[in-house]
Amino acid sequence: MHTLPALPFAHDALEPFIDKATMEIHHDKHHQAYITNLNNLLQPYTELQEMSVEDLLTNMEMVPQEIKQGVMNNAGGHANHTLFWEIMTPGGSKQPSDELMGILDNTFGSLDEFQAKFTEAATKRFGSGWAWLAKKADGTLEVYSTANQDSPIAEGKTPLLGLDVWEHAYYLKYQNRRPEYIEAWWNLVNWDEVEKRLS
Ligand code: MN3
Repeated sequence: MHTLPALPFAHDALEPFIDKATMEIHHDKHHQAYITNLNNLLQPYTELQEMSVEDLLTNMEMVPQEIKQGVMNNAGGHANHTLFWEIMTPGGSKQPSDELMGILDNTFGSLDEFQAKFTEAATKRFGSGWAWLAKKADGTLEVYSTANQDSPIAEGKTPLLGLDVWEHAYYLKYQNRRPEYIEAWWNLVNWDEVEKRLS
């Protein structure tokens, strides 16, 4: 059975950028719901219950057709949110290290250009979804967005940084002002964790 990972910080630790009530509902209710739904879907399939969400997402051909879309949505939701809590830290973690900065410079031109590109992907994602910095199978980095709970893992990519742009992630504090939420969120990025995922 999949279980909800504890938040690595208190619900109010990301204030003022992300408010306590949003974190309580987002982590305790929304993330829990993906896990509950996933466990229910897998209930008749003992062999699939042993697999991690990453294994499920990269081996979708093993998942029976009648639960495939549900597993995609809910295993994706579980994996995406687990990453989301880890790539944030109260107050953010300074700046990327020289090594990561060098990679971002080489790939995107500069840290500013990377952030502008990521912000654009997050802003322009129509409806619910995620913006990503991901490492492709060939080792190069990519900024893009996915719909719903679609995970880069299912495409053979390694997500390094992800931003949830579902309304449930920001509506209580920011209502329809998604760009304000995105701008505030940059203050919380845990670059140490991004680097850990890169290596
Ligand atoms: Mn969410």
